[in-house]
Parts: sequence; structure tokens; C-alpha cells
Amino acid sequence: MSNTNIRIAVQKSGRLSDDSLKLFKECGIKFESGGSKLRSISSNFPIEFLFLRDDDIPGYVEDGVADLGVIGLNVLEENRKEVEIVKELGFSKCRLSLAIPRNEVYTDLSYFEGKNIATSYPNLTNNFLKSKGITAHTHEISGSVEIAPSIGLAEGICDIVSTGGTLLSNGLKEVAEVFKSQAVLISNNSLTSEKKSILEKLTFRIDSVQRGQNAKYVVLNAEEKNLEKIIALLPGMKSPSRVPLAEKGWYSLHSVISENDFWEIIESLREAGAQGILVLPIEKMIL
Ligand code: PRT
Ligand code: ZN
Repeated sequence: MSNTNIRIAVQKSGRLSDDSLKLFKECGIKFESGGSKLRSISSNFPIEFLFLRDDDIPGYVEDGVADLGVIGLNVLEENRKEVEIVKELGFSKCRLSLAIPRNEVYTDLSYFEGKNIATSYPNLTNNFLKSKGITAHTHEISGSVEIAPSIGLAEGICDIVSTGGTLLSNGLKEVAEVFKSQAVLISNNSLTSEKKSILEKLTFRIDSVQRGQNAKYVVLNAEEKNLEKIIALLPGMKSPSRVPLAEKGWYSLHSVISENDFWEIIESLREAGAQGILVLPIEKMIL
């Protein structure tokens, strides 16, 4: 067996790190993390982790110091590095939004014409405003963007919003969404074929974990006369399993349903006569 490792850069500590580490652990990859550790080699998968500041990750992946990285799409798109986006990871979801003091009257984006906007994302902000035909001045600041209006630095801000709590507690209101973000897996543009095949194994595992997270295992009881109607509501991986119960004329059906239309399906199942419905989480789903 070859001793090539693929090298992945993940955030050392911050809003991306816990979910990144959790994902790789759910993929069955064993490694040490935490404390002052900056590197770690897995004991059971050909991968080496580098723990870094998030802002440095796209550059390291572009240069090939790391082969892969986990980064917020907001940071990646702001700096436009030449890397490939392998897949969306579905965590660290947030949005880059324009916000203004709460007591200001806002009608539309023309509010920002000729105004000053404080942001850590000047490129994304300028591109958005330009695409809407608005000319504004962006002031790049690296942190505490939300205090800019109250200290007279700018009339508005463009910053990352998640719950909206920070805007609220700084007397601001969100008026327009500029960019939607989440964590993404990125890769260097010229991986060797050996590293590509490790990446394929990794994405296969990530896909299985993600499919499991987006699905539920459902077990229910149904009377024979209702079976057809209920089976039509249950897609399953192939088709639902049907097991006869000890009581004549009754069956247990087992199936997998998507998290997205979970409640609609459950309601329809009950209407169709399903009883004793059990819903279980799925750890992994291998197709
Ligand atoms: O130290 P290092 O440089 O590695 O980390 P960092 O401090 O630069 O980044 P970090 O850990 O704060 O965020 C990493 C990534 O997480 C970001 O690039 C986003 O992709 C994503 N993310 C998700 C967020 C948020 N949610 C978020 N809420 N990044 C920042 N925030 C901040 C935002 O800047 C604002 O100050 O949280 C505040 C708003 O949150 P709410 O919930 O009050 O709206
Ligand atoms: Zn950072």
C-alpha cells in the first residue's frame, strides 16, 4: 500500500472547527485534535490534518501546501483563490447582509447610493452593489464592523449574520442579503491521481454521512387493506420492507424518508391508516 497522505487544512478554533472535526470523525477517520496541536496524522485513513486560521486556508490550498481545505464560502469568494469547490458541507450556514441603524427609513437599495459602508468583505459588497447599479464607498475594517454606524465611520455595514442577535443588540436592522454562505470542501486544482483517489474515498464517506443526516428510518404498522395506499407514500431506498405481524392481517413496514418532507409524509401516513409510527435517526447511508 502507498504511504501517500492527502493533506487537509481545517480551522484551528472558531465557528468552523467543531463541525469540521465532527464530520471527519463521523466518516470514521481517527485523529487527535485540540490543545496546541497544529498537525495530526490519522491512524486509519491516509490523511494529515493542518489546524490553521481560516483566512489562510484558501491560499494554502491554492499553493498546494494543503491538498484540501474546509472554509466558509464567504471567505473563499471574497479572496477569489484558484481552487476547486468539491462539495458543500451544510454547516456554518450564514449570510452576508447590508444593515443600517434601526430608526432609519429604508425603501430599497438606492438608500446606499453615495453612502459609506463598513465591511470586512469589500469585494463581495462592491460586486453586489455594482450588479444593482449602486455606487457606494466601502471602508474595509477587520472586525467589530457593527459599531461603525454608531461611531460615525459609516452609514451602513455589510457583515455576516447568523441569528441576527448582534445586529439587534447594536441597534441595527438587516435590509438586504448580499451573499449566502456555508462551509465548503475545497481542493487544489492539480491533485495527483493518487490523491484524487483518496479524495474520492473521502467524499464517498462524506456523502454517506450527509445522506444519513438528511434521512430518517421509519417503522410503522398497517392493516392489509391500507397497505397499498401507505406503500405509495413510502419511497424507501428501493421499496419499503414488509414484514407480517403475529396478528393476522397486519404488517410492519420499514422505510427511509427524507428530512425535508418528513412532516408532510408523516401526516399523510396517519391519514392513510398507519399506526405505531417509529422514527429513528440514520447514522450512515451507503448506496
Ligand atoms: O480565528 P480565525 O481567523 O480562524 O476565525 P474567524 O474569527 O475569522 O472566523 P469565525 O470562526 O468567527 O467564523 C468562521 C466562519 O464561520 C465564517 O467565515 C463564516 O463562514 C461562518 N459563520 C457562521 C460566521 C457566523 N456564522 C457568524 N455568526 N462567521 C461570523 N459570524 C459573526 C459575525 O461576523 C457577527 O459578528 O457572528 C456575528 C453575527 O452573529 P449573529 O448570530 O448575532 O447574527
Ligand atoms: Zn479568520
